[in-house]
Amino acid sequence: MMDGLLLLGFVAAVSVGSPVGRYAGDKVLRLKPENEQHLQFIRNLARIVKIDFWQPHSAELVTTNRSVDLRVTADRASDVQTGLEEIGLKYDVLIENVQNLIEKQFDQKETGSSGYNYEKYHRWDEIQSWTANIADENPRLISRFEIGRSYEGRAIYLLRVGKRTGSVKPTIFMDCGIHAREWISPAFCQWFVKEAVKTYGCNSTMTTLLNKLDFLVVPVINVDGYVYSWTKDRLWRKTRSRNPGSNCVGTDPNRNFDAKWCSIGASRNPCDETYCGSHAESEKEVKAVADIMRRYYAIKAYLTIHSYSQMCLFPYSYTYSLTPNYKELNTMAWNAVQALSSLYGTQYIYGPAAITIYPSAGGSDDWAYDLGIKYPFTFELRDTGKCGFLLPESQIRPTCEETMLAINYIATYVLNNPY
Ligand code: 0X9
Ligand code: ZN
Ligand code: ZN
Repeated sequence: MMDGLLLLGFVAAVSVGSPVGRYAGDKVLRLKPENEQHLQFIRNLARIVKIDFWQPHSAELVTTNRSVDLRVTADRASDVQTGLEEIGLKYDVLIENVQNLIEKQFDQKETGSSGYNYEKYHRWDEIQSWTANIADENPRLISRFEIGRSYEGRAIYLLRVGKRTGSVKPTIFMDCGIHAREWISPAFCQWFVKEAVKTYGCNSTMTTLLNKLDFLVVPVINVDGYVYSWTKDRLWRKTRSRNPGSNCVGTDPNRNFDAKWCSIGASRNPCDETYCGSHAESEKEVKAVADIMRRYYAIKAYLTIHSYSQMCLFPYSYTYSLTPNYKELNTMAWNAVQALSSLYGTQYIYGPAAITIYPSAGGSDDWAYDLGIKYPFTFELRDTGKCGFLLPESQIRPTCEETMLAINYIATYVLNNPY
């Protein structure tokens, strides 16, 4: 009876039309399924309505006692809520009106000549000029490289940050902006580079790190998706590559790495948010990063920055099996989240991703680990869902400052534990 009732009336509610107001009245709900009937209801929702799982659980991975965040379009919201109430599926409304939250972030005024504002989200063209400027202004510490082009032809930049010594140093690779809508991620990469150049020579930890290590930082991997999230759809996740035979665009870059590609927690359907692509490394952006990492043999740690949910994750995601160095990774993650929470008390959970968030193949962290990089971590930054991807700019500073502590801990560990 419950299956039938309101679902029958639903047709695919794919939002089309202008970016302006696209999400007007949309709500984000956190569902707390407690029994099989609840799970069935969610699976049906996923099938019949085009709902947007905010953390991309595949519908089949939905289990009891684990909450599910999803966006429902304005026209369906009250039906869905009525349905939930009818079957006793408990939920919270995380966001009352997605569009209102989006608009707050678009109405930004540039600060002009007073310098780059690290407490704002920036458009790609600004970030691009920033990469050039910060490298020009700090030639002793930073060099900029173009490591490839995106599907739509934009340059993908890599900043090498570290004191030049004339020899190869142990290196930490860090990327941001794999997923377009996770704006706090590129903001963090920029913050990190800014802190490095600002504190080198004053702060002893940073000075030691930059003297003895190199950081390779890709501020935005998925540049096309990032641009699209500014211009057309704030909640875009994937790349923007076309899929032959389908009207749906894009591949999930974090399902496109060559790590048990598309075997679990990824979709073969180009219309899904976790589409794994036509083959591993089909995405130019993924290929560009993978090529650099294959070539650059001194990489000792791999850090990839996402949002949201406040987690520090490590391999594996493609299997529930633990890595041989599980104990060491777990201790590192514990220490990293301790360091992070020491500033403002922000609580992170940590653990192998398959158990801690969900199983999924084709992720960059698993791929890096299997390449021989012993210390790969995925950070899911703030928050835990109150604003989700739409984290207000007022939280950029605290988020970046606390995250710096975790990254510095890991970098120091890498320095002290050579391999
Ligand atoms: O699903 C993802 O790609 C990441 N979560 S997100 O909400 N930012 O999309 C988690 C990645 C964990 N690692 C792997 N799945 N390999
Ligand atoms: Zn800007
Ligand atoms: Zn992500």
